[in-house]
Amino acid sequence: SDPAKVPVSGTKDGDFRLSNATLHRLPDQIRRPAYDRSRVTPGIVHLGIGAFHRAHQAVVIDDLLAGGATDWGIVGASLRSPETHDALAPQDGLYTLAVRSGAGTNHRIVGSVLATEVAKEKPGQLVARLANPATRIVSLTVTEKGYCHTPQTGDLDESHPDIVHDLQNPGTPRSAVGFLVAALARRRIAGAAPFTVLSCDNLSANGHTVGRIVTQFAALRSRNLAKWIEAEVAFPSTMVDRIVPETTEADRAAVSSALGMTDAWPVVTEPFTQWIVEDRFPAGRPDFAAAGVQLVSDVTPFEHMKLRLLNASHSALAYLGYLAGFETIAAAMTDERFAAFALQVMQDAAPTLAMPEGTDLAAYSASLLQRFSNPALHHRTWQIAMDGSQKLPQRLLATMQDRLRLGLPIDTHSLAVAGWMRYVTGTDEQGRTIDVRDPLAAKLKAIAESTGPVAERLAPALLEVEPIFGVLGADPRLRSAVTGALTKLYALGARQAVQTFQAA
Ligand code: CS2
Repeated sequence: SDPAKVPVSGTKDGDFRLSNATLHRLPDQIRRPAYDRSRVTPGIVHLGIGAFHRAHQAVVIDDLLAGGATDWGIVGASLRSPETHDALAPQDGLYTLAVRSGAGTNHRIVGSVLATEVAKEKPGQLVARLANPATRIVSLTVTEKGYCHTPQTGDLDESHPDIVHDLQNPGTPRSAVGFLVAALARRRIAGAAPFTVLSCDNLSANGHTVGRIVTQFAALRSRNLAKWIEAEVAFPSTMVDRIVPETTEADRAAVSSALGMTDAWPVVTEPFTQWIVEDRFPAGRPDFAAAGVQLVSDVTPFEHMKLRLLNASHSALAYLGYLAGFETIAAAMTDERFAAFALQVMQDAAPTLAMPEGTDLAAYSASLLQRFSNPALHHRTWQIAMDGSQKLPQRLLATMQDRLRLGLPIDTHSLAVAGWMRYVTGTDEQGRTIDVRDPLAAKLKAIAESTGPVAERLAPALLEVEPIFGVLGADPRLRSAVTGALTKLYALGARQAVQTFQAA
């Protein structure tokens, strides 16, 4: 039988499957790896090989491999779920990048992911791979909650079940932090140089934050290990940007039909992509700049700009848009009041930023509004609404804190936070259940049940959730603004609340 004809659920018998052996069967116009994949060796291990990584960093590396940097291939690990590995292993790691806009779709096959593995199935194997000196960069997209930290403070959450487990079982960890430290400990004992840790998640000062968490975890194992990590390991911060909605069955079908063969897990994204990286790679790095990556000495201003303009307005649209019945961001953006509200979130963040000279925040905001309106991306408000407890601090609350410090009003952001509060009660404006996904979902729901849907009780009770709000939750100015916004939201509903907000 033909090994290229790997069966995959939902495909017809006799269909071809994307793989090294079938690349030559693709339609001519579809771009494919312009290099000999069999000569590429891994230099990067990526933790959290989801859609975002495959639409962003892996595409940059694909460009660099085509340019001859053949020792920088990627091995991608999922921490828990076997799904990505199951989809990509029969495809030799190949997958399609479908770039969508109003003008149509562009398909490209990406070849930079050489192999995938599932950490949970073979934790020892992943530790060994990370400990191997050929691995010079370990990058991460494990989402905010994957860092096992307290979002408000950025410190390791020592009571997190995975952290408790990893301290007891250092050789067979579960958490990203546990894997990094297990491998770094081995390198230290072997007298080998460490890898560079490259966080590509939407945390503020992501490099600094992961460095602190890793060091705090290591200190619980050994003081000397923690000292070595502090002295030897580089944690450059990065700002990553590309909108990558979850791949749907319809996307799989559309891509497979364009390919004339099955791709079990393509990724769908927008034309825009940006990656700004702090240039600190003592273990070496590929020539990122050759693929359009911006290398800077301090990424913090850009990270804050992105979190407080893009991600903040994204979350605002997600909560209020969901409550108003919009399934996607693009749908919410067709309502000019929601578009105006998103812009207001961005404009209110501007005075809290200290950008390098020449940065045009108005132009940046305008480009964000345009990207949010991309009619070809089906980016669900529900998807972005996920994990709000991990996202609010760096997206919304940091701006509110700074605005209070500057003596500026916080009404815009208070309405966004009120949207989150109503969302996490788990009941929408029509009384239907919301499938709230959040590590704190149960706790938040219990609070909502104890207060009932009464803004004057619900808002102050939620503001007391320390890991999200910290001391800011006790600030009377914030309490009154958020309570007022939630009162309005319950009285008017999201659509009207956003509208009267504009009128005011
Ligand atoms: C989104 C981000 O899901 C979310 O929370 O706000 O994933 C956003 O699409 C990316 O950060 C864009 O770069």
